[in-house]
Amino acid sequence: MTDQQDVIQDVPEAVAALAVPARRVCVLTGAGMSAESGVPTFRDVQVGLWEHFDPGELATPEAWERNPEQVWAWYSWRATLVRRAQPNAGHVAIARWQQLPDVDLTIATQNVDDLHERAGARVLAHVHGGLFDLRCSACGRASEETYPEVTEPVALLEPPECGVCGGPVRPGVVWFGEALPEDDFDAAAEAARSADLVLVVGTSGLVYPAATLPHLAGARGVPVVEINPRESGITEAADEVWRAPAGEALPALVS
Ligand code: BV8
Repeated sequence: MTDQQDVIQDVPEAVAALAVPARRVCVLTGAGMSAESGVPTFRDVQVGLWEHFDPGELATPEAWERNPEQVWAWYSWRATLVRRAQPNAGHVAIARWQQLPDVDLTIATQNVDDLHERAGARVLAHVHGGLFDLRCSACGRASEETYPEVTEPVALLEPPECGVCGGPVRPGVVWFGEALPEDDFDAAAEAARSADLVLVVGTSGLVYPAATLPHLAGARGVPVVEINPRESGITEAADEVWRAPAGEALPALVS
């Protein structure tokens, strides 16, 4: 822990000045939001978790076409990890903030986990889909199947077959090269544009079009605050930057 993270007690004045009066808050989250729950991010240096897998390679329709067993094994391992994870203090703080009577708080997340919901929050948009929304990759029907428990990254696992057409069942996430769910993205864009504060938490801001959301807000003069221990692709679009981990900054902000 760096000195700064050890002594997070109060909210930077400039952040409080924007957050305290805000009544329409749009929170945009990325993998860093779930980092303190033990869910690995995509780009931070991880010991052991991503060193064997390249999300840019595996989270693609081409990987699924080429080797569905490898892709299904990777997602089964991730799903097991998410199921065993708990929402962290940051997820809980956002859910609490959303319950305040005079605040209209919307969440648009790039994350495919369900930790916001398990902390009691309502999520307006999962712009990259949901890990647990399984569907048939052939006929597109939603599937009741679930991932097997996989506690170690394994190489290959046979995906289940669709109960209707027999096609292989896939994760309901948006892969690189796939279009985002239009309704979710449009809702997230509208929420960002019409907010009186956009809070961007835990994203490197490198994946598009999700990374455009803070810029859409900024173009409308909506103040953008970034919470991230490190500089990101969002930093230049932020009016205020709080270099802090989500699990410590958000409880301080909502306390
Ligand atoms: C699209 C779901 C068009 C899957 C994800 C070539 C071909 C095709 C497309 C492209 C191309 N070149 C560029 C593109 C566009 C491409 C793209 O942006 N590529 C990037 C790599 C350049 N985008 C797409 O392909 C999108 N689709 O463009 O479609 C189209 C249109 C019509 C018809 C057909 C096609 C789809 C992109 C969605 C991909 N799916 N996820 C899965 O999860 O397996 S993306 C995935 O990666 C995440 O969802 C997330 O979006 C992204 C990871 O980013 P972050 O969340 O920011 O995480 P990261 O690890 O990067 O950063 C973590 C951050 O947290 C860091 O800043 C760190 O400092 C911080 N942090 C760490 N700890 C903490 C913390 N912060 C706070 N607290 C802490 N404790």
